[in-house]
Amino acid sequence: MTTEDTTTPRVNRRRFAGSVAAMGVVAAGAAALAPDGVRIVRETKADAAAPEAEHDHGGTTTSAAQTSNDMTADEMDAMHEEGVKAFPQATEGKGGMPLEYTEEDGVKVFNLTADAFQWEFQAGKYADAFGYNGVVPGPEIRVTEGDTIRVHLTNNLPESTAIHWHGVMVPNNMDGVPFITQPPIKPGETFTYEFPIREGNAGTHMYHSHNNSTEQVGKGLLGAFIIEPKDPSTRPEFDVEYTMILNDGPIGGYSINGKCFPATEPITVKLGQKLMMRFINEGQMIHPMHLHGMPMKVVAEDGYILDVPRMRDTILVDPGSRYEAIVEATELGAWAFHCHVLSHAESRHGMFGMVTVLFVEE
Ligand SMILES: [Cu+2]
Repeated sequence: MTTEDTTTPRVNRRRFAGSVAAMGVVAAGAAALAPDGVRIVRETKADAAAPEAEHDHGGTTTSAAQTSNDMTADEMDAMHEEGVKAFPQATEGKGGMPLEYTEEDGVKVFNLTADAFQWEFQAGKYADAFGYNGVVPGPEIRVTEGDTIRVHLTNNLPESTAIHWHGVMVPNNMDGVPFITQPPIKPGETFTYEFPIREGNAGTHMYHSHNNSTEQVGKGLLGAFIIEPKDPSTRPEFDVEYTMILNDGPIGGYSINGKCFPATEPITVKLGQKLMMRFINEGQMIHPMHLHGMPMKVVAEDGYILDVPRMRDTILVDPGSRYEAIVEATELGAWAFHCHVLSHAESRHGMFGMVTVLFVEE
């Protein structure tokens, strides 16, 4: 954040966004002044294929930008400022919205398609994605203990797929692992999953491909699967919630909910609210998520309520795991919220990847 933002006691998102437009002109000029050897180019599709290819943020040691030390302090600051002032950058497509269902004889029926498409992970930057219903992450499936659900999955991909319900206790033949519990779902086929949601299974879970999964999950075949408790008193109370799905594959490298800073989504809460954060790691690396300004109380791991909650300012979200943590929004302002493997979040070009901002407003 800029000095102005961090020292203003009542940062208001409109004011923060308002300064973005003013800075855009300066930032564009600064970029044009960058010396030779510093690549300020749009990523090609091939470049976007892996985190290692993030040269325009200097994400890793292979980057042309990082081996070039000829930027002045002012030039570095201008690039940093440009990124921050561009936040939140508008992009096409938003994943993770609730999936609608119909009811048939007391069963909640959901429809999913697995598709290949282009996904805009930052303004003007696209990746070859695989995803459910055309978005990354896939739509959120939200059910309640005691429900019975049916999910029709139609495979529009050029390769086979299957869905594993990660963390959800299902009958063996619904577990979604080709050749272990079911045949692969071939291109053009539809497979129907059906299972009851058991009591005691409430919490934050996920669904994802279990076929060619390094590629298929990396490209976006993943989503949140939230089980509400039948008895709400069995879970901690909160006012608002936000699900943060982390990934580190072909979708722009290090991403939050399918987008990379500055195109990540801000989280906005009112002063005094209790924010439930649901962290999900669908990637292959550990991502210690660090919130500035306020601690987080970890209340559940992999959906299961902890006997003793843990206070943390950094939650190590490991691959496959989910954490539920409550933030009491006691501090006004714009608070950085980012992965603390720093090469996933900030370089000599400023912030990128797994970074967002928690706005606490009056
Ligand atoms: Cu990380």
